[in-house]
Amino acid sequence: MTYRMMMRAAAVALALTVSSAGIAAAQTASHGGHGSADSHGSTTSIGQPGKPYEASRTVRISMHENYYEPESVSVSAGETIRFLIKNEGEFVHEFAIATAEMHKSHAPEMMMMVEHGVLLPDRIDQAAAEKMKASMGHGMHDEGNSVLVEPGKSGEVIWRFSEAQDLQFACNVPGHYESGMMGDIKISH
Ligand SMILES: [Cu+2]
Repeated sequence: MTYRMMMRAAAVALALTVSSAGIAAAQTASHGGHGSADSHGSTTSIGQPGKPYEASRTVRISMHENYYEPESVSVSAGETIRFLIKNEGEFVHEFAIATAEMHKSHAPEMMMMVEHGVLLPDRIDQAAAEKMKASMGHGMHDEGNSVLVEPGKSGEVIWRFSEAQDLQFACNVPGHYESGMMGDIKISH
């Protein structure tokens, strides 16, 4: 185990300990701001969901506590990539493609999933997810730029990148992004 991995493992333990305090803080912060949580902003500036036959290659990513392997991916503007994501960890992790700001604005939604018992540390409660969807009148994670993966399972995101810019792939499970679960996507012309 490298020093870096040990630091990350320590950060995971810390994140789990402080998560309830974090939820309370997020509730306060998001009060009256449900409208802003709903408007994710368009995903077209960062690209759009791609079709399997458009993908020029498959990039394999493995998830751990709390990091990805590899931690950086280079793509070309206009390229469609099929990301095949395997969760090798013991907790649920997310793979989401966005700008740093978009990841930040996605955090309250993930916190809400924890509050509604949808997102549990080691699994996703589908029944609770259906109930939450019904009460909110709309789905979650329906923009195609992210996937939540349970331990031992695999997920897929097929994404067509637009212009040259710096994006991130990140996990917005509460506490994970903060403890370093993110990687860089470099898009060049
Ligand atoms: Cu994670």
